[in-house]
This record gives sequence, structure tokens and C-alpha cells, in this order.
Amino acid sequence: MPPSPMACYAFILVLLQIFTPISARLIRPVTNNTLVSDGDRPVQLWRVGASLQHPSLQHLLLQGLIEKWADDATSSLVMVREEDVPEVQAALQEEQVEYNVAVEDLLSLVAAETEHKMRGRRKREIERMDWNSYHALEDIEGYLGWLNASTNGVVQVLSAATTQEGRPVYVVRVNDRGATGPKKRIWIEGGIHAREWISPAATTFILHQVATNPDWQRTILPHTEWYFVPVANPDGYAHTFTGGRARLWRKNRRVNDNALPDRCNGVDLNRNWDLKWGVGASQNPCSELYMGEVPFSEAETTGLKYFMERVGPLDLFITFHSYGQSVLYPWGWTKDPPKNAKMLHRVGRRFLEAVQHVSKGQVDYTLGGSGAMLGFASGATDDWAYGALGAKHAYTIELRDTGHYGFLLPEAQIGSTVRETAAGVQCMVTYMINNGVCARRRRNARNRNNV
Ligand code: 0X9
Ligand code: ZN
Repeated sequence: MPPSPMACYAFILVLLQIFTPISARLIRPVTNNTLVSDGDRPVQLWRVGASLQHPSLQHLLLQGLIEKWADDATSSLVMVREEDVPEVQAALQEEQVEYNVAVEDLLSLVAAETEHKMRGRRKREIERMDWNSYHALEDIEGYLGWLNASTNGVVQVLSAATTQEGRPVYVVRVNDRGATGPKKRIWIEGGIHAREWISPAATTFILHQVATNPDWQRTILPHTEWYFVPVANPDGYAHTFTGGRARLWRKNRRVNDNALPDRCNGVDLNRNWDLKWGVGASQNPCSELYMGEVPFSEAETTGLKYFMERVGPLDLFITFHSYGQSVLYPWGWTKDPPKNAKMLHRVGRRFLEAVQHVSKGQVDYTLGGSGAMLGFASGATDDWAYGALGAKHAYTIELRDTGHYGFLLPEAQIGSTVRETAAGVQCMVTYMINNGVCARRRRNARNRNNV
């Protein structure tokens, strides 16, 4: 489907503004319009002439005054709420860090998209899911309900936890009990970060393949047992569908302190798991990287941890995030490679090759240890699954794109993204089941040693 004129316009606008040279644009004055609620006030995108590793940027990030959009060795793009402009401005000026406003009102780019979502709500029970648009939690749960009721016990929908706002965190088990041979245990987590909408889309699409595609059912299902968490952060995800600033929400919705503003609600569920807890995370509830008061302080992380422990050691763990197009393996808290880094690398490469193949060379991913590739961050699910649970392979996969649309990946890209992602996972799993069959022909044709 070609992108809508609105999407093209928004994209061109973002590009034009992002590539305007530093200092060439004026910062809009802070308004004090009491008729506009905080949730609708602008969020700006700033281009900053320093990496997020710069101490003053780290400080602003951990305080919650800026949020990460993109980062490289010498510059970064960060989100700044309109009311925080003076404070961030003063901090950067004091450190003589250059900056300019790349996009004055990021929310104007998402307004049309979110309004359309609110209008498009469907009834709860749905038989057919599609991957042409982003779906509200009700739609996703409706689809899970339908799978549960119509697949003869192959798909079971179970609840791992109840969130602070009373929503279940579902785990979907797919297992063909008729097939009795040895099986690889696979856990796929989606939607732990609320605004990364492509993640639940990819997770539900792979679930759909495993549960309904005859090819997968013949070649993969007899040798595997799957656990899917389509939306690990349902409160956060539901919040992102309420319009305005909420579209860019990352954490869950825990109320940390009633006296604090909305941005100080929530815990980053991907900093709350108990493995080297506290590295590259914030102790300040107002930061988007808030790690929680103690490890596993949240219903979502505790519930999933107990569920995973009951399932036992996994052969493959994947958590889908966006964006960046990278396949990351442990550790997040150090640059030192884990024991079997070579094997993690080899299996991860199968994903890259399959995506390249399916996208006809248009989509490239990078591969490596997450601490080395992204900077240190602990308390994430992948490190816990690998280091505490003992999963043989554990990955964070950052889906499309590389930063043009970022978290606001257009709906026109959902279909191709989920298809290439499913092909990537299919290749990893086939490789594990068959001890290396997937993509062998393509690999041999190129370079036998390049694994
Ligand atoms: O920082 C994160 O939680 C993930 N990136 S995101 O932009 N989607 O927020 C990456 C997590 C990588 N894994 C570890 N650091 N263990
Ligand atoms: Zn994420």
C-alpha cells in the first residue's frame, strides 16, 4: 500500500527539520496557556551536538528532562517537553553544548494517526487480525480470544499478572500435543515499551504464523513449543492510544507519587529485572529510564518472571523493541562478551540473512552485544532470561526503522516489517532445529566461513 499523503508530508517535514544546521532555528517561547492540558502541549525534537554519554546529557536523561530519540558518537536527537525547555536550554548552554530545534511539535505528526485509531476501535471478539494498521489492546485481546477458542487446544491464552490498572498480562502458549518428540522452547516478548507499536504487531504476526500457517505447522510446530507475550506492558500500551503526548509513553503506568506530574508515573519495565540491576538506569521516577524501587517491583515483571521460571530453561528468547534495526545479545551491563557469544552471533546472523533475502537487500540489520552496541543498560529481560533463567540464546531485536520515523513507523511499513521479521525468526528456529540448515545454500554461495 503506498504511504498516505499525510504520512509523506510528515516525513518530508521531519527530514527537512532534522537536517537544518545547528543554531539555525529559533526555539519557540514557552507558552502558559492554561486551556491546553499538559498532555497536549508540544514535545520538541532537538538535535544536540553531543552524544547521550556526555555527562550533562546523561544527567538530564536520568532526571527525566530529556528523552532519547537517537544517539551516535558525536550527536543525538532528544525529545524535550515544552515546559522543560528553559531548564534544558540553560544546562546545555552552561556546558557549551550546541543544539537546535529539529521539530517544534512532534505531536502534530502523530495527531492524525491517533485520532484515526480512536475512531477505528472495533468490538472485542475479532476473528481476523490484519497487519495493515496498529491495533488497540482490545483488538489484540479479541484476536487472542479467537485463537484460543478455535485451534483445538493448540493455542492456550493464560494470564501471568494483573497490572496496577487491572489489566491482564497474557502469555499465549502454542503447542501441538500430538507431536511428542523433543521440542525447542521459545519465548517471544512484545510491547514491554509502550510506544514501540511495531513490537506487538511483529509478535502477533509470528504467533499467527505458528498457529495458522500450514507451512510453519508442518515444518516447525512439531519441533517447538512457543510462548508469546503480545503486550508485556498493557497499561502503557493502552495509554499510548489516548492521544497527545501519551503516544510517546515508554514506561508502565504505576503511580509513583500522587504529588508528582504525569511524567513521574511509571517504571521502565526493561530496567526492572534483577540482573546487575541499576546500571544505565535512573533512580528518579520522573525519568523514562526509572528502574523502580526494588528489582521486580512491578506486577508485569514479577508475573512474567514466575511464568518463565515455571516453563523452565528456554532454547530461544527474543524481545522485540523499536527502533534501530539491530539484533542485540547479552550483556547489556558490560562490553565483555558472554561465554557462548560465538553461538549467539551465529544464530543471530540467520535473522540478518533472512531479512536481507526477504527484503531483496533493502533492509539491513546490525548484530552484536548490546552493551557494546548501545551503551550500558541493565535490568532488561534479555539479560535476565540469559543470565538468571539460563536461556541458551537471548536477543533484543530492535525493529525498523533506523530513525527517520523512529517510534512513529508508518502503518504502510507494518506488513513488510512483520513479514521480514517472521522470516528472520523462522530462519533462526529452523537453524536450531536442523542444526544449521536454514540459509545454508545462500551462505555457501557467498562465503563458507562467513558465519
Ligand atoms: O534500552 C532498552 O531498553 C532497549 N532499547 S530501546 O530503545 N527499545 O529502549 C535495549 C535493551 C538492550 N538490552 C540490554 N541492555 N540488556
Ligand atoms: Zn524498547
